[in-house]
Amino acid sequence: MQYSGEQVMAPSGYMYSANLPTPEDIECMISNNVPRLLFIGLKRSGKTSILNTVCHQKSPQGTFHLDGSTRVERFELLSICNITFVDIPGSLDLERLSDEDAELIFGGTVAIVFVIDAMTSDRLKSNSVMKLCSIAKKASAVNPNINCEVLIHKLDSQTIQFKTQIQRMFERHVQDESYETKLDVIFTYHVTSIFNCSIHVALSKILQKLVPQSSTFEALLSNFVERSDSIQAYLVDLSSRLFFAKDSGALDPDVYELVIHYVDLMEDIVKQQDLSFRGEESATSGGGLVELDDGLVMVYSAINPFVGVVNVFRSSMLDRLSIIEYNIKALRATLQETLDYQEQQQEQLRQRFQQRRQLALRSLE
Ligand SMILES: Nc1nc2c(ncn2[C@@H]2O[C@H](COP(=O)(O)OP(=O)(O)O)[C@@H](O)[C@H]2O)c(=O)[nH]1
Ligand SMILES: [Mg+2]
Repeated sequence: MQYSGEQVMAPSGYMYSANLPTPEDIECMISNNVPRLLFIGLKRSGKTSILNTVCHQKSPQGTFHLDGSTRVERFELLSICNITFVDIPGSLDLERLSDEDAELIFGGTVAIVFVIDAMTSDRLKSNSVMKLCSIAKKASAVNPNINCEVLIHKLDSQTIQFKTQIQRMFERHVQDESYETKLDVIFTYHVTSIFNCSIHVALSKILQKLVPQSSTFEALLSNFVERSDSIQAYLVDLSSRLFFAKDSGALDPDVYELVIHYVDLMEDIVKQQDLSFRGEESATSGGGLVELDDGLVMVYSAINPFVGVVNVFRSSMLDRLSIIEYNIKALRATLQETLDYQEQQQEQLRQRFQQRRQLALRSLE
């Protein structure tokens, strides 16, 4: 099954070190009924760094000297909706998987998160595009609904014009390659960097596509923002700082960057003082409030041990804080009801599955 280290000329003409995944690698890439984000891309494109900064809260600078990984690794995000992140080393050859293995890996609720180093040489950029298209072809053959997300990565502090230009260039290359290889898949592009919140924005958008409750949460937050005369509200996962939902208004990256720092700060306070303020009754005592320089106020409110709501409003609204507090309490109660309902539904599904399994086993006896 394995062709370790062998140099192979792919059909499209690019060279790579072929190395099929071992059964342990495949085991690590699959999971039962939990949405999965499969991080794929050439070596040194930035996959492990992304997971280290988002899932393990490492500093971006701490990723400079990461050892190249050779085996698949996974991280389980345990939250209101569990998500599996899978780091697949660039040396593994997924294009030549058997159909059964491809179905195991790419079947179910899955997104391919293909990471491209946008600052590398033209040759590696073009290898990336070819690898992206051949993996998308393999995956879409077994799962036509698979989400193909492309991270145009390592664009740290360049101008918006430059980033747009690079994104268009990759879109054109992928289009040309898709045409040549008769590939019919829709790709979504995200410009990202681990040095700012763009990686959190991209991964939040990707996981929202996989979590069916996101639209319900979004409707609840939009209603809350409208009634409280707020600017923005986020339902944030407390360990990764990714957001499961945001109100329907446009996202302001500067505000979201502050939201991330604020959640970091609140979590540090909890750790240092060993305060268990999550899930308490009052909106501000179950979290905190901070007034920023530019006339904005942020209220953090814990919903349960996994998620909190961060609400941003103008400081002119501070004299109406009681209305905001009241609305936050109502929002917390509704979110909790939605989560309890979701839990019940999953339990019923589990029970039905167990009953069917027992019936099937009995009929075999
Ligand atoms: N400038 C910059 N460097 C990055 C970024 N993300 C990752 N890197 C660097 O890219 C190198 C390779 O990253 P790594 O995560 O090991 O790549 P992998 O082989 O795809 O897992 C490391 O030195 C990282 O510090 C980014 O957003 N910007
Ligand atoms: Mg790696």
